[in-house]
Amino acid sequence: MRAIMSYNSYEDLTVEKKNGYLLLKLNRPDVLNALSFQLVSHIAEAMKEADADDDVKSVVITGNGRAFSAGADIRDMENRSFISFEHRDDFSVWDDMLEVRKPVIAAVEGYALGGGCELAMSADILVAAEGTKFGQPEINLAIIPGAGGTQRLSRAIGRHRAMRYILTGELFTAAEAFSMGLVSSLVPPGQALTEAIRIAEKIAEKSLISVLLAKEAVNFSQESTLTQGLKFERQLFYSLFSTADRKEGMEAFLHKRKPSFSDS
Ligand code: DAK
Repeated sequence: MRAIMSYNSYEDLTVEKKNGYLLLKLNRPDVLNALSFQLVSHIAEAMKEADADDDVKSVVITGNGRAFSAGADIRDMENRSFISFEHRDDFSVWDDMLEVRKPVIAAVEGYALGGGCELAMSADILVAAEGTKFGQPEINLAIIPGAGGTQRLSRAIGRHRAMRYILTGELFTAAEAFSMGLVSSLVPPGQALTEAIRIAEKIAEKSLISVLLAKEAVNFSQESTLTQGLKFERQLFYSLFSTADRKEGMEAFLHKRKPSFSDS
């Protein structure tokens, strides 16, 4: 890996490298940060760069204005057809955006709907402010969620509750999302980004390799049986005994000092 000194910044996405994390802000406030294909490809590019950047341990993603995101840009989709999607596979850029090895922390205020809800749910840590509205209203457009909504929402809140929201298009609040286990931290209005940054700064103090493997192990739990997951976790745990940081972490503890990790 290498340190990336300067990231591309875009009109529809501000990208700021902070101390130990990358801050992405969706910047289409006039359309409630609707996720155009262009915006999604910019997010994907920034995420890819963050993955390759030695100095970055997590990505914080948030929205500018009164929404995190109201979903995929309906204007972008209006004139598409099955054939044009199948032929050009435009949506594959969503897969690029959602495949990141480093932890992603979503700071959500206002609305997280449709693809915006899916982007928030794909994050590893989801911080939401009270009053935020979540939902998968695609059914109102005579489509269904396409970026994991049917799968991630069911896993997070259970099949019957997910079915209710997906079939009716009804929205639910951040407080409901928190009580159903979808949201990691519920904070007062206006505080989502502050809390997400607090978490990113904590992660920045850790050894990168253990951060990456912890994310991989937790995500594996969503795809495996318990026995497979326990075996996988054990292998990752053992592999960490090959790092200098593991030695440093234990030595520092025993000598009652703060560890100084080198990400090696
Ligand atoms: N797309 C385009 N423009 C949008 C938008 C969207 N999703 N959401 C809002 N806007 C625009 C509005 O058109 C309006 O623009 P102007 O009229 O001012 O030009 C502006 O943002 C402000 O919106 P409103 O005037 O509607 O504001 P309100 O406060 O009255 O209402 C709202 C806020 C969030 C309740 C409302 O805007 C709304 O219902 N928005 C649409 C929400 C929605 O239906 N979202 C789902 C979209 S479908 C896939 C990946 C992803 C997806 C599918 C497949 N693959 C990988 C295969 C995702 C699909 C979707 O997300």
